[in-house]
Amino acid sequence: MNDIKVLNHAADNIRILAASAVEKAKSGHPGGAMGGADFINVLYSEYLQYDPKNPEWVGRDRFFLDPGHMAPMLYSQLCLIGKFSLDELAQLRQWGSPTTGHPEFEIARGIENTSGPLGQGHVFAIGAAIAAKFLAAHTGNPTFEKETIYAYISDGGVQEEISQGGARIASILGLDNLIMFYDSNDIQLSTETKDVMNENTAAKYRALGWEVIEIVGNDAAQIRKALDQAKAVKGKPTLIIGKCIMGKGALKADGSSYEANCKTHGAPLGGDAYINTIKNLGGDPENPFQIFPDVKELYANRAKELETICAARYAEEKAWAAANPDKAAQQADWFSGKAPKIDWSKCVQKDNDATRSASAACLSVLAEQVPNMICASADLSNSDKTDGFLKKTHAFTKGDFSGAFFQAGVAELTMACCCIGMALHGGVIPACGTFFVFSDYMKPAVRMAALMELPVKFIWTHDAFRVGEDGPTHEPVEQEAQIRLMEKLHNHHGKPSVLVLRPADAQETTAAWALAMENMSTPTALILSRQNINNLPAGNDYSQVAKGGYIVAGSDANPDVILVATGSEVSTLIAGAELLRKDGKKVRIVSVPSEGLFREQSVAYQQSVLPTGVKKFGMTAGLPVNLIGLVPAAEGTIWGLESFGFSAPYKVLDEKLGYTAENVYNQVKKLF
Ligand SMILES: Cc1ncc(C[n+]2csc(CCOP(=O)(O)OP(=O)(O)O)c2C)c(N)n1
Ligand SMILES: [Mg+2]
Repeated sequence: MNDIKVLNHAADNIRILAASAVEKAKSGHPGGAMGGADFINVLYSEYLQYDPKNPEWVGRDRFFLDPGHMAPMLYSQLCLIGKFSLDELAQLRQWGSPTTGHPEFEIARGIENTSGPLGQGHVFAIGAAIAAKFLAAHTGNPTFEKETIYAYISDGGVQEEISQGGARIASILGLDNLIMFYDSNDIQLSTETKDVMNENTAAKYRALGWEVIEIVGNDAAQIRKALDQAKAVKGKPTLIIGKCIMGKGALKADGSSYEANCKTHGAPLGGDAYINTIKNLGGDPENPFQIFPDVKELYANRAKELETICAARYAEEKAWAAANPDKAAQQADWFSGKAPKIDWSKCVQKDNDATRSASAACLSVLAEQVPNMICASADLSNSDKTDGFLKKTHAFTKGDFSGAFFQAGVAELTMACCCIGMALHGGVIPACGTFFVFSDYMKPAVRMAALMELPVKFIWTHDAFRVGEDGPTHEPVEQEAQIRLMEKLHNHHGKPSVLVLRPADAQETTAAWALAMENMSTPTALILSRQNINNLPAGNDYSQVAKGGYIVAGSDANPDVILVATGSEVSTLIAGAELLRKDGKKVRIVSVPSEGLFREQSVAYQQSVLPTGVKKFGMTAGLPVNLIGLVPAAEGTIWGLESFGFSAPYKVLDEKLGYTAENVYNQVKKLF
């Protein structure tokens, strides 16, 4: 057992490094990092099981930092275990530096995840804990039973509403592989915590079914005891509430205490305060980026312990693999990040079906053919038709993760963050469904999935005002424009940050799901109709969906006008085209399930589908801006919805709002 004095010295070392990195950057958050140093140090020096030589080891413990602003604490800790150099730490927040302000994830460097947006991070951890339970049940590999997910949360994360959803899920699913440390330091960005929060957090989590342990968060012995207790808990998650001192060890310029002060939340200690603090912690203000010899020894010893621990774990994994070669090969495949092979010929679509039902047919195939897929719904599985998947499996319950369906309850953001956490964990392919209008509840998570390039599949049904009977609250209008902005926003690999697909009929839905499953490098959004849609004309070449936009079968050569739409409006255009043809007009119909994908094609191809100079008419059930890139104002007009929807049966709304063949005819005639 390590000497408490050495542990305290190591925590001071972390405080010195974190405060110095922020000081050098002239920006960042020293206070929280200094307060949390004792916990992270005990965790890394005595508990966290990982292989320093094999960061990708699938059975490793994982540490998720919800308050990403405390990254200097994590980087400093990772310096102690050799994942970052002291020089790199000294480059905190600089252009091109690996020590970014809020790191997302970089497993090779030991960063499983930190969340910039408070609250999401600890729910990513909950998702990872679900993935570990799933893998334990579905592979039988004993290593996943041993894996522990550690989450670190702060006042901000507890205050964020998502913590309610996360706590509920972790409890109902009995996630005893999850240990969360709450850095309760009574201070936040602009106020003391007591000014905005009077809940009894311990009682709240106990009421939610968690094991709760309350300790002094800067006491290494208490931290150790709490972690031992937490590791022994069965059947429920554990919260360790640590009363921590913000800016522990900090002194002001005049030498008085600078602890528990809001000002240390988000600014360098500054000038003499910095110098006094570093001296107080036993560091050298002239040369602060150092690791003390006894701290080096502490972590060298831990590295040796980890060698022994990993050797035993690898031996256990090897024995399992030898006894279960097929399962072992399958597990390797699941963690390879490669897209699964799917025989789509098994997917039988009904004619003229709603695309949400067509999606159910696809999900049914996926449930049978992709054994590491997890599908979730926010209490809408029979409406969003994720029940196509559910019918082939069963939902997770406490102690039983042999199924593959995650009933998330009515908590769209929680569900999305859990799915992101599953993807971060690796080994599983998560998908989640709800109504499109409630994508609004999920945007912050979609953005994080996009930034981190995680292949989560978002299934959004009831895609337009045609859910009219429920009234305007349930009718998406501006949502497609919002999500299509994510197609325009490129990720750091130059790709549209989200693949967005709105298929035009049942067969396009199969093609869209195929693209979603092949896409392992960004999230995918599938936008699907509630109502039935007529099949596109016979002979349509659905392989062209992969080009994002294409000419629908039955189009005329040398068209007088090109009609453009996505989703169900394509069939309205087809009906309108019949009327125009009676007038002698030659008409081309173009379906654009994904403008982002279309723009990835060669300019020649784009021009062959939508040649400049030919009159165009676009129709969208969302805002006209959806089609603005495809139908330039100089070449035509766009029929869209420019107000909230109305309460009425959808066929009435189609008539009232102009989504009819007659209106297509009338609007196109105006172009001539
Ligand atoms: C969703 C979200 N809202 C706001 C912020 C901005 N922010 C960063 S830290 C912080 C205060 C957090 O206080 P606490 O979690 O107690 O951290 P500490 O001050 O103890 O370091 C705020 C509001 C954020 N990062 N995420
Ligand atoms: Mg705080």
